[in-house]
Amino acid sequence: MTDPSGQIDHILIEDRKFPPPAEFTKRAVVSTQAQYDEMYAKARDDRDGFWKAEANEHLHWFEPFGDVCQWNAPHAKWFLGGKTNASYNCLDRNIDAGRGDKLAIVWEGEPGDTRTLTYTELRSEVAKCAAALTQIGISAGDVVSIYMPMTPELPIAMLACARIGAIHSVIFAGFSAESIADRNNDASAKMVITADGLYRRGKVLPLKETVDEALAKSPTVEHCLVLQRTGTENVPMTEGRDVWWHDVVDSQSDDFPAVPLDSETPLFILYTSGSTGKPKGILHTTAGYNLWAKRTFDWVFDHREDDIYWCTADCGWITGHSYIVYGPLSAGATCLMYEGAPNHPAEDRFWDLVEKYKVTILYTAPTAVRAFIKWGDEHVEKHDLSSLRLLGSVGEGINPEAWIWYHKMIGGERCPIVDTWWQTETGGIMMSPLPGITATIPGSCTTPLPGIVPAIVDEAGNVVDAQHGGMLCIAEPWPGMLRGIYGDEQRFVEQYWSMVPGKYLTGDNARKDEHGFYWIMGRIDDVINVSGHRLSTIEVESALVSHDAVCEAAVVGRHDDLKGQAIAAFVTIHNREPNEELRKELKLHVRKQIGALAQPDDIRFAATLPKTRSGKIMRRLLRDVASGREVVGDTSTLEDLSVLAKLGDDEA
Ligand code: 6R9
Repeated sequence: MTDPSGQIDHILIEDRKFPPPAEFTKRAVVSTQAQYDEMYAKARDDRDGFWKAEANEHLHWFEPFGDVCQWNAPHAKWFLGGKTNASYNCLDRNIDAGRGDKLAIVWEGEPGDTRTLTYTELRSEVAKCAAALTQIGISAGDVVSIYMPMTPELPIAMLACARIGAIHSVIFAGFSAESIADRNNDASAKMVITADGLYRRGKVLPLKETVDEALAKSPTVEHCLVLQRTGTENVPMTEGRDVWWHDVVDSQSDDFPAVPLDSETPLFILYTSGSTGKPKGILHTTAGYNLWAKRTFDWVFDHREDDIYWCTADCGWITGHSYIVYGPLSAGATCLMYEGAPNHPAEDRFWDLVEKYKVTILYTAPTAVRAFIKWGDEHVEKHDLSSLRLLGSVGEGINPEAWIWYHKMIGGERCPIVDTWWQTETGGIMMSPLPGITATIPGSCTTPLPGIVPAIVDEAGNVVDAQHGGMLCIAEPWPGMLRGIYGDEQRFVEQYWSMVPGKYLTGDNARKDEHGFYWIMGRIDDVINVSGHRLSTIEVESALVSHDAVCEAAVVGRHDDLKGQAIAAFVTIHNREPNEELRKELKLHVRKQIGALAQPDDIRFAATLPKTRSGKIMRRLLRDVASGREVVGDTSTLEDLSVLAKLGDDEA
């Protein structure tokens, strides 16, 4: 049964509003609505003029660019003919501006070891690594896979590639040998940078062993550079291919100037999971991406010179690329970087770090917030979090009740929360509150940043009345947009540009409310159709999470002869027994919160929900479980395969 309008019913009402504290606004980077309105209008009405000024002010140019933007949908080129270098913008430009002795990275390892690097020290390390890569035989245009723990050498390796024009492809250090080999082969990687091992919850994982297994199936890889992190003994080193970091990097000269690179020089490839088939290598290029990462960082995180900024993501995800490395470093920020798990040695590790380093800005994911709620408030209450002034969220929609907990327990009711919506493909944040001016509403990513023109369309590609949900597209090019899928032009066009010609299709649904605020309603593929009403997963999930007993919820549709689809909900609970009584209570709760139509038909208690390695709930797998089908499709991005087996048997 398909609703011909293609619209999505909106059923969740959320009207709590949180205006920014006056103190915050007074000192904010964007401090008046008029300032935002003016920037937004200028970027919309005079795209080239706006971005020309931005690029000249915020990037270093070895040679000036000519045309600002050449747009032949779906192909964009930005800052044509200009020469710049992302490593120069992150390092040398700050040193030239007097930040040489400022801390760039403050790092803590999982076992508790620490290290700090000033901007000058970071540049030295990057230069040495760039010199070593060059000596090994890596040059501009070569692809270098990076499979490393969250040590300073990970951003150092990324920036060293950027310094010489090599293309990095960071692979999250939890992926299997098979996944590494797939990525190496897809990108024809010439080199892999890795480490002997990785600390995770007190254990050592043998990274190099996994890489060796991958390299046996990666014929294009000629070199492997290995960092000694865990001191693992008898690490197998293949003569002629493998070299130790401390043997070839440490002895290099630290005077290795950044190479002037054309604006459109590929900067990196980052693989993102498709729901089926092989992962896509999203390609970003130098100038446009760098500018977008920097300016979105400035605007959204309201960066001040004395901030201690902590993004808890891993560099293996786009959030780590844009908001641990390229954005904050281009802005001259001091970044805290933490290597390990949030619950090692105990569930208060994050709050210990916030207190110890006096973190002022914290950027994390809803999956983490939900885990903190589950672990209990006592872990938070032990620590002084008064240094915090701003909180961010990314990766999934944040359920309003989780938002409120984050606001109260972590933010002490004084920190604005920026719920940032964006994607690997978009390079940086697309929609977010600006913390000095936006009165936030829990669950909404509020408004687009300057240069972003969203359009909500129906299945025929017509722009619809946005107050009902539809497919979210972006109507105009922006500097940080992906330039392609590496080596697969056809997939790039089909995936993002075919359904709605000329507009970028995000794959998410969204609606716009009467204040002009946007609400992301989940992935297009996840919509549930009950008796012809198209419902968004997040709204039903948020209603479930607003019940005291529920930590996390995932809802999916399963076939129903009568209604087309019935709603199946998977929930994890705390403080209550999983039984028939609670099941009834939860159904009624949803009914009361958002209506009979959205009342789940099945409620299943689960110990954990299946998630991607970056913490997103994988509803597509739950669809199979809910219909009693065998799970089909790609499970390579699933964090813990055993979760699937357990889902079959309901706890109650
Ligand atoms: C940055 C990142 C992108 C997808 C995106 C959407 C979901 C991310 C969100 C959000 C609701 C937010 N998503 N942020 N949904 N509200 N604030 O996560 O990139 O890994 O490529 O995922 O994540 O569905 O389309 P990526």
